[in-house]
Amino acid sequence: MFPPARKEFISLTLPEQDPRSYNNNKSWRKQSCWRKWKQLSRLQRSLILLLVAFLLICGIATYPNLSEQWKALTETSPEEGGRPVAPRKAEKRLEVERTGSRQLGKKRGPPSLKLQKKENVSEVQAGDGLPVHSWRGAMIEADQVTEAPPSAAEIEVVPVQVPGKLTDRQMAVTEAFRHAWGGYKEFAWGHDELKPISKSYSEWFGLGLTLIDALDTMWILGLKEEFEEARRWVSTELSFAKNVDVNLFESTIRILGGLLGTFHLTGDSLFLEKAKDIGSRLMPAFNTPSKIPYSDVNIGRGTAHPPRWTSDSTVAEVTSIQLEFRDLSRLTGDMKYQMAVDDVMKHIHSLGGKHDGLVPMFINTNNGQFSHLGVFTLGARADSYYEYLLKQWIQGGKKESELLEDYLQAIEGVKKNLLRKSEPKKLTFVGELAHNNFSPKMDHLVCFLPGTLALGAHHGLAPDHMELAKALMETCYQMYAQTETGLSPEIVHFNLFPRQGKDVEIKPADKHNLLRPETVESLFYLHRLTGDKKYQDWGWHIFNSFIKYTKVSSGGFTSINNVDSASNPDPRDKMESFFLGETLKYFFLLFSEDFSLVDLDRFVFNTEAHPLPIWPTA
Ligand code: DMJ
Repeated sequence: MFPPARKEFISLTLPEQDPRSYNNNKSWRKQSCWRKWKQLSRLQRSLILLLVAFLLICGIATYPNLSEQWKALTETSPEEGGRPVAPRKAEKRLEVERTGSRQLGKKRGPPSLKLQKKENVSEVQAGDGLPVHSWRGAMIEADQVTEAPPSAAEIEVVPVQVPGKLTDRQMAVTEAFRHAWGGYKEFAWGHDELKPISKSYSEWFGLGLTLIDALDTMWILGLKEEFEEARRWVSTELSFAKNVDVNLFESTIRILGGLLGTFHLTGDSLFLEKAKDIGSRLMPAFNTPSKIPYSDVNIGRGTAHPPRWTSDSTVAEVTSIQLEFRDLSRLTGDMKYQMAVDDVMKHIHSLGGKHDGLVPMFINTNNGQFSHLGVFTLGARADSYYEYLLKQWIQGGKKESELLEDYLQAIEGVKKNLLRKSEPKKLTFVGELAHNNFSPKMDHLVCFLPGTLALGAHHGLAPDHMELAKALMETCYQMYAQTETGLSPEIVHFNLFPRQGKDVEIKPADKHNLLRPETVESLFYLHRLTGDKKYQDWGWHIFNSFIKYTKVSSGGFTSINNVDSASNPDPRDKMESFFLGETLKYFFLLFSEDFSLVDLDRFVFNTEAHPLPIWPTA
């Protein structure tokens, strides 16, 4: 038998207090505390002292992190994206975002940030010359922009379209744009995105995302009045001096790219000034141990940080900001923008972990190495890496051979590892590779590839790139044509087995359509560069499906949940900014008979369809 275990108790006797004899004067409180302290045993006192010391040490050690995180917590919204995400939950969410299978109302992309009403937004002036600590402790120098006025030769002014000269299909696009803009103007003016069903809006960065993304589209479509009204908002309301976290990639391609593109088309210096402002505010993102930028920047405070659950950035995101920052350097004469983004490309050029030129989806901002190795896709998180290799090479006058080398190697890698034909129709598609296992899964996002391949062939690359472009274009069109609504789902799986089902399978979680542009974008390139009118006809079918199933009568267009139900496509109540920035712009250009309208020998489109000039060769 064991003797009963000896138990130690700590007893604390609190004298019962008569409420009538309540005495709270200072000397009584002192005496009473001291008396209680003296009543404690030595063990009790030591334990309390130890506990206090421990708490003090913890407090000192964690203060900077806690205070930053507290700030972040109080500054973000109670919406899904605004909450801190536990690592495992975050990983799960990454996967959901990657596969695109979101629930209704859940946001894509980085954590969303819902700003309070304007008067509650705290405005912080950056650039006061003082260094600031970032979330991860990196010291950030407040930016000093060296400004140089652009020379007239650097501005490619594109005349506004004359309505009388438009084709019927272009007029239909103009009408659709007006309808989308009408909804935005009425229910979401100055906010990020329209929610057309609930006749309200949603915020991501709180910077008028749709309005900025749509500026150059309005110019190209010839919508002068709408353009002038939006310009007034940019001139009087748009301020980047806001204590707000933005995603580096999204704000570069949509805001910086949108402002630069509009400046190049109009020659209006307002847009260049705004572009310089946002560009310089995004620079702290590059202040990392590896120079691979963090995903998020607080544009008011001049601080940058990775997502809360990882120190990784997405490969597509850090390699698809180059066209914009290089253009900004060329316009300002300040090379710091170009140097920062060129460093990223040089680093990735010489990095191990690629597979026949294909890159993994993540890169670590501390050590600069690829992470989550072994998974290769041309879809989400890697897509625009490939697009920007070619487009930077074109932008720079086809001189930067490392970019071309990487692009050509990657296309060979696609052919060798990711290309297959479906059954029974033998559609050529681009699948994915996960640890040497092939998956016949293709994101709609991959449909940028036919256009990029055709553009490369136009700029002198091998003719078989054009052949592949045509084959993939047919596949992307079939992703629309084979559904009940005539609209593509976010993701398809191709059938590899003869005499077994249809070519295209759609999983229940992938049935949504977000009004994405990639297929229309590629149709525009294919038509422009081959002259084959079938691409215009395919585009016209797709356009009519958008009108039929996504137009909201009170204004705007909505993404839908189910492309395979013509009777109930199930609206998601969101009009993404890229519908105006890209989808409608590419429709308009696709239906144009004027091939000099945004000439592909003078301009290169960024990944958000904003045209930037190709640098003139000496
Ligand atoms: C846009 O923001 C850009 O086209 C980006 O490259 C991919 N995602 C959306 C459109 O689908």
